[in-house]
Amino acid sequence: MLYLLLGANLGNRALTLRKTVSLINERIGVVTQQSELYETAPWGVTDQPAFLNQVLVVETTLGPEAVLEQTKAIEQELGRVRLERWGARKIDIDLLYYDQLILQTDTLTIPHPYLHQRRFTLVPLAEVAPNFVHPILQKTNAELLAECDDLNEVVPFSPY
Ligand code: PH2
Ligand code: MG
Ligand code: MG
Repeated sequence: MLYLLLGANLGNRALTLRKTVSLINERIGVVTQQSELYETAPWGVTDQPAFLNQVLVVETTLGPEAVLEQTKAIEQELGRVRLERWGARKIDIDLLYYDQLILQTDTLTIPHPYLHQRRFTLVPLAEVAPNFVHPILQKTNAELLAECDDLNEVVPFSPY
């Protein structure tokens, strides 16, 4: 199974995430689980709008490099529309885990090197896969979340 993190912080964030899920279904594989949407304070560069984040579990026959090609193409397609209107990227798709694979190349690091430091990743991840074990840290997502000292706000998203 492939675990992806979606993030959007410009434009109609929820709509962008829905479009992204549908493109992932068409081009990468069957989306077998979707976390709730979470509204999350910007981590790292804090001078930007709040994100919506979501984790997907995908059953795919593509290898990790081919997945990366597809996610980049989807980002570009969705981002290009929004770039014209807003001048900033609106969607980010990150590979979190690919089964128990450990991979480090110039372009791709799996597991995602920062996933255990970020509540905006761990909260949705622990929702869909609490017992999945991080292949390097050898802890479950639920354990990583319990130990995470990131204090940035992560709340269930309600559009109303
Ligand atoms: N992504 C980043 C940087 N900061 N903060 C939140 N809350 N959510 C994100 O997805 C995110 C971020 C770089 O990709
Ligand atoms: Mg990212
Ligand atoms: Mg990215």
